Amino acid sequence: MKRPGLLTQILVAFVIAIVLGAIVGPSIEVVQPLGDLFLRMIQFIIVPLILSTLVVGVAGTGNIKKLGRMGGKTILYYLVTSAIAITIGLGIGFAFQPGSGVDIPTESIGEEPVAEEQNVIETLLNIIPQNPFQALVEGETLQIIFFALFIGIAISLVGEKAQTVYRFFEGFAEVMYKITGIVIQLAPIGVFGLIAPVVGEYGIGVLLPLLKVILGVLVACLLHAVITYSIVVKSFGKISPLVFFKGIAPAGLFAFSSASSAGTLPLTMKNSQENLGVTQKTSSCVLPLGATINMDGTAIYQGVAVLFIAQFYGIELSVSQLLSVVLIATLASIGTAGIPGAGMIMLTLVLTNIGLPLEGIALIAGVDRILDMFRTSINVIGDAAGAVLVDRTEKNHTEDQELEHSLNA
Ligand code: DAS
Repeated sequence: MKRPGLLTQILVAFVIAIVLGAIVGPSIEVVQPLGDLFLRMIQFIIVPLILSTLVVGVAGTGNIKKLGRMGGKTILYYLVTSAIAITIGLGIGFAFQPGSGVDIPTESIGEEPVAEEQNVIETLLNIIPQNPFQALVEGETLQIIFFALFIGIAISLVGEKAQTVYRFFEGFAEVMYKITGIVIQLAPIGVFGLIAPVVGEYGIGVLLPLLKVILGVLVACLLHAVITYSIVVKSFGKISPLVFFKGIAPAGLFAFSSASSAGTLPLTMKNSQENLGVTQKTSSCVLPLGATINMDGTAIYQGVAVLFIAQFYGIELSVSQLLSVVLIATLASIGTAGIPGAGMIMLTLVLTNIGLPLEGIALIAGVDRILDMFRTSINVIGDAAGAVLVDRTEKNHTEDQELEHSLNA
């Protein structure tokens, strides 16, 4: 009997986790180490995977002009879709009015998390590693991307004399892809160990007062995925939305389970290459960048959360404040790390800039893990849509018939 595909395995693990979590309750947390094990296996491969594949992807392009064009398209796509996402989030926040008439005892409000003030210039300067090897050791993703970009560009510029270096990274990337393939087989176990404790911990009682926020973020995420990404992959990616969503589903589900874009990156790259026909070259250039700075789901969450907090405290936001939210939430989503809970930390910057009370974050902190699952899935699916757009418009892609054949296999 043919072994079920990875998506089926993950879906089955997902359902079992929800059923067992709901039946057993908080003591299901004993399975948490299974989730932590898988996350550590993913974290163990991320740095060498990003470094090796990005160097090969950039050097393999061999054409600085083409690289510049790909980079420009990627950044423009990220900014436009993030701005659309935050606008959808604000629209849903007005439509659902999640903060109106909500009764949450204020004494239950704990300490709100506060992001350290980081201005945009400081954030941009921080991308340049003072010591690239320290960046590798500390897993500073943006600095590793900067380091790999320059190595790849320099290999292209040096030419023949750097071929040994290129060949080393090419072999290293193949090794990392092989290790990634092995680690990814553990995804169903990881999903089970991550989801069951969350379901066990969050009884329905905690969710009821905040159901409108949860539904608001969910509906906004679905709208953004179905409208924006369908248009992107159909108009620019020349593939049907159904093929796209089916192809990226394993990564989307794992992103939902892990609430970590960075942790899902190896699977996002694997799905994009094997199911969406994106070449290794494009995926290794676009996806590590996307996992770090492209966060449409987080932008949506900022929009809904800002309105929830304003409505809860009965504060009317002016048009200029709303426009500031769009700008700041777009920039904040760029600065958000691809790790669990990062979006909630960044929300403090948005609230501070428009003068809303920071205590409001504590109102939704209790269900942030659930909101994070939705927003991280969209972050990852949005990264893949960007990779498809860049790949197709750069005509790097796998021939369509090969793609259709592989997807129908
Ligand atoms: N969990 C983050 C991610 O991995 C998103 C967020 O916290 O907003 O993308």
